[in-house]
Amino acid sequence: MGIAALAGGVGASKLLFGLARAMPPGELTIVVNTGDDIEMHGLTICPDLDIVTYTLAGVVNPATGWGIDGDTFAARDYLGRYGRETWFNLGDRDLATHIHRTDMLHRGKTLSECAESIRRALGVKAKILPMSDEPVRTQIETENGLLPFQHYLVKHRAAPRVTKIHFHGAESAEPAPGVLEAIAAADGIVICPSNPLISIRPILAVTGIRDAIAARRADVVAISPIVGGASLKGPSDKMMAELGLEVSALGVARMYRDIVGRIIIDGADAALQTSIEELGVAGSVTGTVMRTGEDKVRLAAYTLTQFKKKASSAPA
Ligand code: FO1
Repeated sequence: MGIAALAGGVGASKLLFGLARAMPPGELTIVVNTGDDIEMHGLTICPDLDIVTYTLAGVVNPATGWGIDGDTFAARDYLGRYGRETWFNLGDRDLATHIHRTDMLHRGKTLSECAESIRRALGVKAKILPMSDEPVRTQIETENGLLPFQHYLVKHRAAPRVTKIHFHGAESAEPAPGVLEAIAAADGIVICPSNPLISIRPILAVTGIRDAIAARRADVVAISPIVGGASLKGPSDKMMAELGLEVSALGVARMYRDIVGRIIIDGADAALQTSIEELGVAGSVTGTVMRTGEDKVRLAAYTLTQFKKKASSAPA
């Protein structure tokens, strides 16, 4: 079974860890958000690509879900001595990835080629594609003005109230090679339990991707990142509330109703299933909280079984 997955960072990587074990990993193609990318110290940093790659390679820092396990921060501290910004914690080993990628880009290689080089070197079997080879940058409009995404998330700890989200460059960006092909050819498409607003929407904003997913709606299964009215990881709940969206699995289903045939929700949200199905989105209920490796493989295996079921008809 060929699976295409749309992914952000830490939330997605847990499910992807499970998927790469619940199915032959070579049949998994992951389309990753690059709206979070940032240029710092002259380097191009792609947090979500790196989180997914490090997780599947088994080298991610398990305490944070980003960065490399056991990494040290001597370079960051020394950069601080030169008066450089140190709020974005780049580990010494992690820096090697950013140096390698930036040098490849300077030599005229594409971001896809960089991602391929890094995943091969780290022994990852699943295909990892950036959503686009062209730069797309998520910018958060807040009560304190417009902030680049990592400034909002890390430097300001997602504290300022969000009024609008922009995906700068998305409207003119083409999908990376293989993205539309993977979506068209997959037996099933998974929307990982990532922040819908800043991890999945930027992918859908790239020219042609939303339409390609919508055309496969009956074969698209999403996992709600909101459980019991709160996000399991990151500021999805806070951002949804500030933008006037209902902070629940139903709110997520409303955002995805045009592109998703089925949504998997947690047992804690079972009471929302009827309202979700009234939207024309089928609902499946299971445990979606992934604490252990076993939880990840179990939810991934369950997700794969959901493609065999018939999805709801398109919404009215
Ligand atoms: N997240 C943080 O909360 N603080 C950091 O200092 C930080 C550094 C960092 C460095 C490299 C990298 O690949 C990711 C990093 N992240 C950090 C995670 C990242 O900001 C977000 O989790 C993702 O962008 C959201 O998907």
